[in-house]
Amino acid sequence: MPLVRKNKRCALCGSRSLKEVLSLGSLALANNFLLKNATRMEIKFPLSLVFCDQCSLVQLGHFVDPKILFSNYHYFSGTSKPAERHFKAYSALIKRRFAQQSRGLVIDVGSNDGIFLKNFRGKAMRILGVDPAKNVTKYASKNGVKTISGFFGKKLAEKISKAHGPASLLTANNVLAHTPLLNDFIGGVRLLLKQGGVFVVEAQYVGDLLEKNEFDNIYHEHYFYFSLTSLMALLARHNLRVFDVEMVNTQGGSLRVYIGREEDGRPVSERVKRLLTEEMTRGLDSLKTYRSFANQPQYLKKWLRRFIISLKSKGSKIAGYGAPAKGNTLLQYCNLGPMEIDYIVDTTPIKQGKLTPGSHIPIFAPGHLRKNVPDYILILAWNYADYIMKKERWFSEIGGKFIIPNQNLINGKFLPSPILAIKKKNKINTL
Ligand code: DWN
Repeated sequence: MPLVRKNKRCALCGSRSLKEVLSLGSLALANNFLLKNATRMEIKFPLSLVFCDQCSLVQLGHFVDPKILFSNYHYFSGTSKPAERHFKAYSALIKRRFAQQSRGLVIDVGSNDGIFLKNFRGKAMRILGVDPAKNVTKYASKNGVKTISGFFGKKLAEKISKAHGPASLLTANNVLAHTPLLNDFIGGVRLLLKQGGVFVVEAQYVGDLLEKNEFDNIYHEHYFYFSLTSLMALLARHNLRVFDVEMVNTQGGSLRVYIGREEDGRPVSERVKRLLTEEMTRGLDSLKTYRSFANQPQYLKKWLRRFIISLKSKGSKIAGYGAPAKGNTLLQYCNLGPMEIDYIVDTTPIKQGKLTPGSHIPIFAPGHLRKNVPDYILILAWNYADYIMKKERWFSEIGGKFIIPNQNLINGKFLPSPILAIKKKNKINTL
Protein backbone atom coordinates (compact mmCIF):
# COMPACT_ATOMS: atom_id res chain seq x y z
CA MET A 1 0.00 0.00 0.00
CA PRO A 2 1.39 3.50 -0.81
CA LEU A 3 2.07 5.93 2.09
CA VAL A 4 -1.38 7.44 1.50
CA ARG A 5 -4.10 6.83 -1.09
CA LYS A 6 -7.32 8.67 -1.98
CA ASN A 7 -10.34 6.69 -0.84
CA LYS A 8 -12.28 6.33 -4.10
CA ARG A 9 -14.55 3.42 -3.25
CA CYS A 10 -16.52 2.86 -0.08
CA ALA A 11 -14.53 0.43 2.09
CA LEU A 12 -17.76 -1.29 3.09
CA CYS A 13 -19.90 -1.63 -0.04
CA GLY A 14 -17.54 -0.60 -2.86
CA SER A 15 -19.74 2.26 -4.06
CA ARG A 16 -18.00 5.13 -5.84
CA SER A 17 -20.64 7.52 -4.54
CA LEU A 18 -18.56 9.08 -1.75
CA LYS A 19 -19.49 12.66 -0.91
CA GLU A 20 -17.07 14.98 0.94
CA VAL A 21 -18.53 16.13 4.28
CA LEU A 22 -15.77 18.14 5.92
CA SER A 23 -12.06 18.79 5.72
CA LEU A 24 -9.74 19.57 8.66
CA GLY A 25 -6.83 20.38 6.32
CA SER A 26 -3.53 18.46 6.20
CA LEU A 27 -2.41 17.33 9.63
CA ALA A 28 0.49 15.33 11.07
CA LEU A 29 -0.33 11.80 12.26
CA ALA A 30 -1.96 12.04 15.71
CA ASN A 31 0.25 9.43 17.36
CA ASN A 32 3.49 10.30 15.63
CA PHE A 33 5.21 12.00 18.57
CA LEU A 34 8.53 13.56 17.64
CA LEU A 35 11.98 13.68 19.09
CA LYS A 36 13.10 17.31 19.40
CA ASN A 37 15.35 17.18 16.30
CA ALA A 38 12.82 15.44 14.04
CA THR A 39 10.36 18.23 13.32
CA ARG A 40 11.77 19.00 9.89
CA MET A 41 11.04 15.51 8.46
CA GLU A 42 7.42 15.57 9.63
CA ILE A 43 4.85 14.73 6.94
CA LYS A 44 1.26 15.98 6.94
CA PHE A 45 -1.63 14.13 5.30
CA PRO A 46 -5.07 15.34 4.15
CA LEU A 47 -7.73 14.74 6.83
CA SER A 48 -11.31 14.82 5.59
CA LEU A 49 -14.55 12.90 6.01
CA VAL A 50 -16.65 11.46 3.19
CA PHE A 51 -20.11 9.86 3.36
CA CYS A 52 -21.23 6.83 1.37
CA ASP A 53 -24.82 7.43 0.35
CA GLN A 54 -25.28 3.73 -0.41
CA CYS A 55 -24.49 2.22 3.00
CA SER A 56 -24.24 5.42 5.15
CA LEU A 57 -20.69 4.68 6.31
CA VAL A 58 -18.71 7.81 7.24
CA GLN A 59 -15.04 7.35 6.38
CA LEU A 60 -11.82 9.24 5.69
CA GLY A 61 -11.22 10.79 2.27
CA HIS A 62 -7.60 9.52 2.32
CA PHE A 63 -6.22 6.30 3.80
CA VAL A 64 -2.72 6.30 5.30
CA ASP A 65 -0.91 2.93 5.26
CA PRO A 66 -1.75 1.15 8.58
CA LYS A 67 1.84 -0.12 8.80
CA ILE A 68 2.94 3.49 9.31
CA LEU A 69 0.23 4.12 11.88
CA PHE A 70 0.34 1.01 14.01
CA SER A 71 3.71 -0.74 13.79
CA ASN A 72 5.44 1.39 16.41
CA TYR A 73 2.54 2.69 18.46
CA HIS A 74 2.50 5.42 21.13
CA TYR A 75 -0.85 4.46 22.66
CA PHE A 76 -0.85 2.18 25.73
CA SER A 77 -4.35 1.66 27.15
CA GLY A 78 -2.92 0.91 30.58
CA THR A 79 -1.57 4.47 31.08
CA SER A 80 -5.11 5.69 31.78
CA LYS A 81 -6.52 4.48 35.10
CA PRO A 82 -10.14 5.14 34.01
CA ALA A 83 -9.53 2.90 30.97
CA GLU A 84 -8.29 0.15 33.33
CA ARG A 85 -11.51 0.49 35.34
CA HIS A 86 -13.66 0.52 32.21
CA PHE A 87 -12.19 -2.72 30.84
CA LYS A 88 -12.44 -4.44 34.22
CA ALA A 89 -16.16 -3.66 34.48
CA TYR A 90 -16.74 -4.50 30.82
CA SER A 91 -15.03 -7.91 31.14
CA ALA A 92 -17.03 -8.71 34.28
CA LEU A 93 -20.25 -7.96 32.41
CA ILE A 94 -19.20 -10.19 29.51
CA LYS A 95 -18.21 -13.06 31.82
CA ARG A 96 -21.58 -12.81 33.55
CA ARG A 97 -23.70 -12.52 30.41
CA PHE A 98 -21.71 -14.98 28.25
CA ALA A 99 -20.35 -17.33 30.90
CA GLN A 100 -20.22 -20.35 28.60
CA GLN A 101 -18.46 -18.48 25.77
CA SER A 102 -16.00 -16.98 28.29
CA ARG A 103 -14.90 -20.51 29.22
CA GLY A 104 -13.83 -21.26 25.65
CA LEU A 105 -11.16 -19.61 23.52
CA VAL A 106 -11.37 -15.85 24.11
CA ILE A 107 -9.65 -13.71 21.49
CA ASP A 108 -9.27 -9.92 21.65
CA VAL A 109 -8.31 -8.32 18.35
CA GLY A 110 -6.39 -5.05 18.83
CA SER A 111 -5.48 -6.22 22.31
CA ASN A 112 -2.80 -3.51 22.86
CA ASP A 113 -1.13 -4.11 26.28
CA GLY A 114 -3.65 -6.77 27.32
CA ILE A 115 -5.71 -4.40 29.47
CA PHE A 116 -9.00 -6.17 28.57
CA LEU A 117 -7.89 -9.79 28.17
CA LYS A 118 -5.97 -9.92 31.45
CA ASN A 119 -9.37 -9.97 33.18
CA PHE A 120 -10.11 -13.32 31.51
CA ARG A 121 -7.05 -15.11 32.90
CA GLY A 122 -7.91 -18.15 34.94
CA LYS A 123 -7.35 -21.88 34.86
CA ALA A 124 -10.25 -22.75 32.56
CA MET A 125 -9.80 -19.75 30.31
CA ARG A 126 -7.82 -19.77 27.08
CA ILE A 127 -6.99 -16.23 26.02
CA LEU A 128 -5.22 -14.87 22.96
CA GLY A 129 -4.45 -11.30 21.92
CA VAL A 130 -3.89 -10.11 18.36
CA ASP A 131 -2.16 -6.78 17.67
CA PRO A 132 0.32 -5.39 15.12
CA ALA A 133 2.17 -3.06 17.54
CA LYS A 134 5.10 -5.17 18.75
CA ASN A 135 6.40 -2.32 20.94
CA VAL A 136 3.11 -2.42 22.87
CA THR A 137 2.32 -6.13 22.90
CA LYS A 138 5.57 -6.94 24.69
CA TYR A 139 3.89 -5.34 27.71
CA ALA A 140 0.93 -7.68 27.23
CA SER A 141 3.01 -10.68 28.25
CA LYS A 142 3.70 -8.87 31.55
CA ASN A 143 -0.11 -8.89 31.91
CA GLY A 144 -0.03 -12.64 31.27
CA VAL A 145 -1.59 -12.20 27.84
CA LYS A 146 -0.11 -14.19 24.94
CA THR A 147 -0.33 -12.06 21.79
CA ILE A 148 0.01 -12.83 18.10
CA SER A 149 1.63 -9.93 16.27
CA GLY A 150 -0.04 -8.99 13.01
CA PHE A 151 -2.89 -7.24 11.27
CA PHE A 152 -6.08 -9.26 11.66
CA GLY A 153 -7.93 -10.45 8.56
CA LYS A 154 -9.00 -13.69 6.90
CA LYS A 155 -5.44 -14.97 6.46
CA LEU A 156 -4.47 -14.54 10.11
CA ALA A 157 -7.89 -15.84 11.21
CA GLU A 158 -7.26 -19.06 9.30
CA LYS A 159 -3.84 -19.44 10.91
CA ILE A 160 -5.27 -18.89 14.39
CA SER A 161 -8.16 -21.29 13.79
CA LYS A 162 -5.77 -24.01 12.65
CA ALA A 163 -3.45 -23.52 15.63
CA HIS A 164 -5.97 -22.82 18.40
CA GLY A 165 -9.44 -23.77 17.09
CA PRO A 166 -12.51 -21.49 16.73
CA ALA A 167 -13.21 -18.66 19.20
CA SER A 168 -16.27 -18.83 21.42
CA LEU A 169 -15.79 -15.18 22.39
CA LEU A 170 -14.20 -12.61 20.07
CA THR A 171 -13.82 -8.93 20.96
CA ALA A 172 -12.62 -5.85 19.09
CA ASN A 173 -12.50 -2.70 21.24
CA ASN A 174 -11.64 0.58 19.47
CA VAL A 175 -10.29 -1.50 16.58
CA LEU A 176 -12.88 -1.75 13.81
CA ALA A 177 -12.40 1.92 12.92
CA HIS A 178 -8.66 1.33 12.66
CA THR A 179 -8.60 -1.31 9.96
CA PRO A 180 -8.85 -0.11 6.32
CA LEU A 181 -9.77 -3.57 4.97
CA LEU A 182 -13.13 -3.75 6.75
CA ASN A 183 -14.52 -6.72 4.83
CA ASP A 184 -11.31 -8.72 5.21
CA PHE A 185 -11.42 -8.05 8.97
CA ILE A 186 -15.07 -9.07 9.39
CA GLY A 187 -14.51 -11.99 7.01
CA GLY A 188 -11.81 -13.12 9.45
CA VAL A 189 -14.24 -12.77 12.36
CA ARG A 190 -16.82 -14.90 10.55
CA LEU A 191 -14.17 -17.55 9.87
CA LEU A 192 -12.98 -17.67 13.45
CA LEU A 193 -16.30 -17.42 15.33
CA LYS A 194 -17.56 -20.74 16.69
CA GLN A 195 -21.20 -21.81 16.35
CA GLY A 196 -23.04 -20.13 19.24
CA GLY A 197 -20.03 -17.83 19.65
CA VAL A 198 -20.34 -14.10 20.41
CA PHE A 199 -18.45 -11.21 18.82
CA VAL A 200 -18.47 -7.94 20.82
CA VAL A 201 -17.39 -4.65 19.31
CA GLU A 202 -16.79 -1.33 21.09
CA ALA A 203 -16.46 1.58 18.66
CA GLN A 204 -16.73 5.36 18.95
CA TYR A 205 -20.22 6.49 17.98
CA VAL A 206 -20.64 8.95 15.12
CA GLY A 207 -23.90 10.13 16.75
CA ASP A 208 -21.93 11.46 19.73
CA LEU A 209 -19.24 12.97 17.49
CA LEU A 210 -21.93 15.04 15.78
CA GLU A 211 -23.90 15.92 18.89
CA LYS A 212 -20.91 16.92 21.05
CA ASN A 213 -18.75 18.34 18.29
CA GLU A 214 -16.06 15.76 19.03
CA PHE A 215 -14.27 16.53 15.78
CA ASP A 216 -10.93 15.92 17.50
CA ASN A 217 -11.79 12.22 17.38
CA ILE A 218 -11.20 12.53 13.64
CA TYR A 219 -7.63 11.52 12.79
CA HIS A 220 -5.84 9.25 10.33
CA GLU A 221 -6.00 6.14 12.58
CA HIS A 222 -9.78 6.34 12.51
CA TYR A 223 -10.63 5.34 8.97
CA PHE A 224 -14.35 4.93 9.87
CA TYR A 225 -17.02 6.62 12.04
CA PHE A 226 -19.77 4.14 12.78
CA SER A 227 -23.50 4.37 13.29
CA LEU A 228 -25.41 1.19 14.17
CA THR A 229 -26.96 1.45 10.70
CA SER A 230 -23.62 1.32 8.90
CA LEU A 231 -22.22 -1.32 11.24
CA MET A 232 -25.18 -3.61 10.57
CA ALA A 233 -24.75 -3.11 6.82
CA LEU A 234 -21.16 -4.32 7.17
CA LEU A 235 -22.00 -7.33 9.35
CA ALA A 236 -24.93 -8.46 7.19
CA ARG A 237 -22.51 -8.93 4.27
CA HIS A 238 -20.83 -11.66 6.34
CA ASN A 239 -23.93 -13.40 7.73
CA LEU A 240 -23.42 -11.84 11.12
CA ARG A 241 -26.33 -10.42 13.11
CA VAL A 242 -26.42 -7.66 15.74
CA PHE A 243 -28.59 -9.03 18.54
CA ASP A 244 -28.01 -6.32 21.15
CA VAL A 245 -26.41 -2.90 21.59
CA GLU A 246 -25.66 -0.49 24.43
CA MET A 247 -24.19 3.00 24.59
CA VAL A 248 -21.05 3.37 26.71
CA ASN A 249 -19.36 6.66 27.61
CA THR A 250 -15.76 5.83 26.67
CA GLN A 251 -13.86 8.08 24.23
CA GLY A 252 -16.67 10.62 24.19
CA GLY A 253 -19.43 8.07 23.57
CA SER A 254 -19.21 4.60 22.01
CA LEU A 255 -21.42 1.74 20.89
CA ARG A 256 -21.00 -1.68 22.41
CA VAL A 257 -22.50 -4.12 19.89
CA TYR A 258 -23.26 -7.81 20.50
CA ILE A 259 -23.04 -9.98 17.39
CA GLY A 260 -23.69 -13.64 16.53
CA ARG A 261 -23.71 -15.80 13.43
CA GLU A 262 -26.92 -15.30 11.41
CA GLU A 263 -27.74 -19.01 11.50
CA ASP A 264 -27.55 -19.06 15.31
CA GLY A 265 -30.75 -17.02 15.14
CA ARG A 266 -30.36 -15.00 18.36
CA PRO A 267 -33.42 -12.76 18.88
CA VAL A 268 -32.78 -9.07 18.22
CA SER A 269 -33.30 -6.87 21.31
CA GLU A 270 -35.59 -3.84 21.58
CA ARG A 271 -32.48 -1.66 22.11
CA VAL A 272 -31.31 -2.45 18.58
CA LYS A 273 -34.68 -1.58 17.10
CA ARG A 274 -34.94 1.63 19.17
CA LEU A 275 -31.47 2.86 18.21
CA LEU A 276 -32.04 2.16 14.51
CA THR A 277 -35.28 4.18 14.63
CA GLU A 278 -33.50 6.99 16.48
CA GLU A 279 -30.74 7.03 13.85
CA MET A 280 -33.33 7.36 11.10
CA THR A 281 -35.01 10.22 12.99
CA ARG A 282 -31.64 11.95 13.48
CA GLY A 283 -30.80 11.41 9.81
CA LEU A 284 -27.57 9.48 10.44
CA ASP A 285 -28.26 7.84 7.08
CA SER A 286 -28.38 11.15 5.24
CA LEU A 287 -25.65 13.31 3.74
CA LYS A 288 -27.47 16.48 4.81
CA THR A 289 -26.94 15.67 8.50
CA TYR A 290 -23.18 15.40 8.13
CA ARG A 291 -22.91 18.40 5.86
CA SER A 292 -24.77 20.53 8.44
CA PHE A 293 -22.18 19.45 11.05
CA ALA A 294 -19.31 20.62 8.85
CA ASN A 295 -19.12 24.18 10.19
CA GLN A 296 -19.08 23.22 13.88
CA PRO A 297 -15.30 22.57 14.16
CA GLN A 298 -14.34 26.00 12.85
CA TYR A 299 -16.68 27.62 15.41
CA LEU A 300 -14.90 25.92 18.29
CA LYS A 301 -11.54 26.74 16.68
CA LYS A 302 -12.44 30.45 16.60
CA TRP A 303 -13.56 30.57 20.23
CA LEU A 304 -10.80 28.40 21.64
CA ARG A 305 -8.06 30.29 19.81
CA ARG A 306 -9.46 33.67 20.80
CA PHE A 307 -9.87 32.52 24.41
CA ILE A 308 -6.37 31.05 24.74
CA ILE A 309 -4.70 34.04 23.03
CA SER A 310 -6.54 36.46 25.32
CA LEU A 311 -5.24 34.53 28.35
CA LYS A 312 -1.69 34.54 26.96
CA SER A 313 -1.90 38.30 26.27
CA LYS A 314 -2.49 38.74 30.03
CA GLY A 315 0.67 36.74 30.75
CA SER A 316 -1.08 33.51 31.81
CA LYS A 317 0.75 30.18 31.73
CA ILE A 318 -1.28 27.36 30.15
CA ALA A 319 -0.48 23.64 30.38
CA GLY A 320 -2.10 20.82 28.42
CA TYR A 321 -3.24 17.74 30.35
CA GLY A 322 -2.81 14.45 28.52
CA ALA A 323 -1.27 14.03 25.08
CA PRO A 324 -4.05 11.95 23.50
CA ALA A 325 -4.30 11.41 19.76
CA LYS A 326 -7.50 13.49 19.82
CA GLY A 327 -5.58 16.36 21.43
CA ASN A 328 -3.24 16.39 18.45
CA THR A 329 -6.12 16.93 16.06
CA LEU A 330 -7.48 19.72 18.28
CA LEU A 331 -4.14 21.49 18.71
CA GLN A 332 -3.23 21.30 15.02
CA TYR A 333 -6.66 22.27 13.72
CA CYS A 334 -6.91 25.18 16.20
CA ASN A 335 -3.34 26.23 15.43
CA LEU A 336 -2.25 26.06 19.07
CA GLY A 337 1.49 25.52 19.56
CA PRO A 338 4.23 26.22 22.14
CA MET A 339 3.48 29.97 21.96
CA GLU A 340 0.01 29.27 23.33
CA ILE A 341 0.44 26.05 25.33
CA ASP A 342 3.59 26.13 27.44
CA TYR A 343 3.86 22.37 27.92
CA ILE A 344 1.82 19.17 28.23
CA VAL A 345 1.98 16.43 30.86
CA ASP A 346 1.19 12.79 30.12
CA THR A 347 1.49 9.48 32.01
CA THR A 348 2.79 7.56 28.97
CA PRO A 349 6.57 7.10 29.27
CA ILE A 350 7.08 6.76 25.48
CA LYS A 351 5.48 10.21 24.95
CA GLN A 352 7.47 12.02 27.63
CA GLY A 353 10.46 14.03 26.40
CA LYS A 354 8.95 14.23 22.91
CA LEU A 355 6.94 16.89 21.05
CA THR A 356 3.31 16.65 19.99
CA PRO A 357 2.81 15.92 16.28
CA GLY A 358 2.25 19.02 14.16
CA SER A 359 2.00 21.47 17.09
CA HIS A 360 5.46 20.60 18.57
CA ILE A 361 4.58 21.23 22.22
CA PRO A 362 6.97 19.57 24.74
CA ILE A 363 5.58 16.68 26.79
CA PHE A 364 6.66 15.97 30.37
CA ALA A 365 5.79 13.43 33.07
CA PRO A 366 2.88 14.51 35.31
CA GLY A 367 5.20 15.66 38.12
CA HIS A 368 6.29 18.62 35.96
CA LEU A 369 2.95 20.28 36.73
CA ARG A 370 3.66 20.97 40.41
CA LYS A 371 7.13 22.29 39.66
CA ASN A 372 5.83 24.67 36.96
CA VAL A 373 2.35 25.50 38.18
CA PRO A 374 0.29 27.02 35.33
CA ASP A 375 -2.65 29.42 35.64
CA TYR A 376 -4.83 27.24 33.40
CA ILE A 377 -4.94 23.58 32.45
CA LEU A 378 -6.42 22.74 29.04
CA ILE A 379 -7.70 19.17 29.43
CA LEU A 380 -6.85 17.58 26.09
CA ALA A 381 -7.87 14.13 27.40
CA TRP A 382 -11.35 15.58 28.03
CA ASN A 383 -12.89 12.10 28.02
CA TYR A 384 -11.29 11.69 31.46
CA ALA A 385 -12.00 15.27 32.65
CA ASP A 386 -13.86 14.34 35.86
CA TYR A 387 -11.17 11.88 36.89
CA ILE A 388 -8.39 14.36 36.05
CA MET A 389 -9.99 17.30 37.87
CA LYS A 390 -10.53 15.12 40.92
CA LYS A 391 -6.96 13.82 40.82
CA GLU A 392 -5.57 17.35 40.40
CA ARG A 393 -8.03 19.13 42.71
CA TRP A 394 -5.05 20.78 44.46
CA PHE A 395 -4.82 22.89 41.32
CA SER A 396 -8.34 24.37 41.56
CA GLU A 397 -7.87 24.72 45.34
CA ILE A 398 -4.98 27.16 44.68
CA GLY A 399 -7.15 29.07 42.20
CA GLY A 400 -6.09 27.32 39.00
CA LYS A 401 -8.72 26.87 36.30
CA PHE A 402 -9.46 23.94 34.01
CA ILE A 403 -10.57 24.44 30.43
CA ILE A 404 -12.52 21.56 28.86
CA PRO A 405 -12.34 22.30 25.15
CA ASN A 406 -15.36 20.56 23.77
CA GLN A 407 -17.86 21.39 26.49
CA ASN A 408 -18.77 24.65 24.79
CA LEU A 409 -21.50 22.75 23.15
CA ILE A 410 -24.28 22.38 25.71
CA ASN A 411 -27.39 20.67 24.33
CA GLY A 412 -26.33 21.46 20.79
CA LYS A 413 -25.97 25.18 21.48
CA PHE A 414 -22.57 26.84 21.72
CA LEU A 415 -21.87 28.87 24.84
CA PRO A 416 -20.79 32.43 23.92
CA SER A 417 -17.24 31.51 24.85
CA PRO A 418 -15.26 28.43 25.87
CA ILE A 419 -16.33 27.07 29.21
CA LEU A 420 -14.06 27.72 32.16
CA ALA A 421 -14.58 24.77 34.37
CA ILE A 422 -13.94 25.06 38.08
CA LYS A 423 -14.92 21.95 39.97
CA LYS A 424 -16.63 23.09 43.14
CA LYS A 425 -18.29 20.47 45.24
CA ASN A 426 -18.50 18.15 42.22
CA LYS A 427 -20.43 20.70 40.16
CA ILE A 428 -18.89 22.33 37.11
CA ASN A 429 -19.57 26.07 37.22
CA THR A 430 -18.96 28.25 34.24
CA LEU A 431 -17.59 31.72 34.68
O1 DWN B 1 -9.19 4.99 19.39
C1 DWN B 1 -8.19 5.15 20.09
C2 DWN B 1 -8.32 5.37 21.55
C3 DWN B 1 -9.03 4.20 22.17
O2 DWN B 1 -7.09 5.49 22.17
C4 DWN B 1 -6.84 5.09 19.50
N1 DWN B 1 -6.93 5.47 18.08
C5 DWN B 1 -5.81 5.93 20.14
C6 DWN B 1 -6.18 6.37 21.51
O3 DWN B 1 -6.81 7.64 21.41
P1 DWN B 1 -6.41 8.79 22.46
O4 DWN B 1 -4.91 8.89 22.51
O5 DWN B 1 -7.18 10.02 22.14
O6 DWN B 1 -6.91 8.07 23.79
P2 DWN B 1 -7.08 8.51 25.28
O7 DWN B 1 -7.37 7.27 26.05
O8 DWN B 1 -8.04 9.63 25.39
O9 DWN B 1 -5.60 9.04 25.69
C7 DWN B 1 -5.45 9.61 26.96
C8 DWN B 1 -4.05 10.16 27.08
O10 DWN B 1 -3.98 10.93 28.27
C9 DWN B 1 -3.00 9.06 27.20
O11 DWN B 1 -1.80 9.47 26.56
C10 DWN B 1 -2.78 8.97 28.70
C11 DWN B 1 -3.01 10.40 29.16
N2 DWN B 1 -3.51 10.52 30.52
C12 DWN B 1 -2.76 11.23 31.43
O12 DWN B 1 -1.69 11.74 31.09
N3 DWN B 1 -3.23 11.36 32.71
C13 DWN B 1 -4.71 9.96 30.85
C14 DWN B 1 -5.18 10.08 32.14
C15 DWN B 1 -6.50 9.47 32.55
C16 DWN B 1 -4.41 10.81 33.11
O13 DWN B 1 -4.79 10.95 34.29
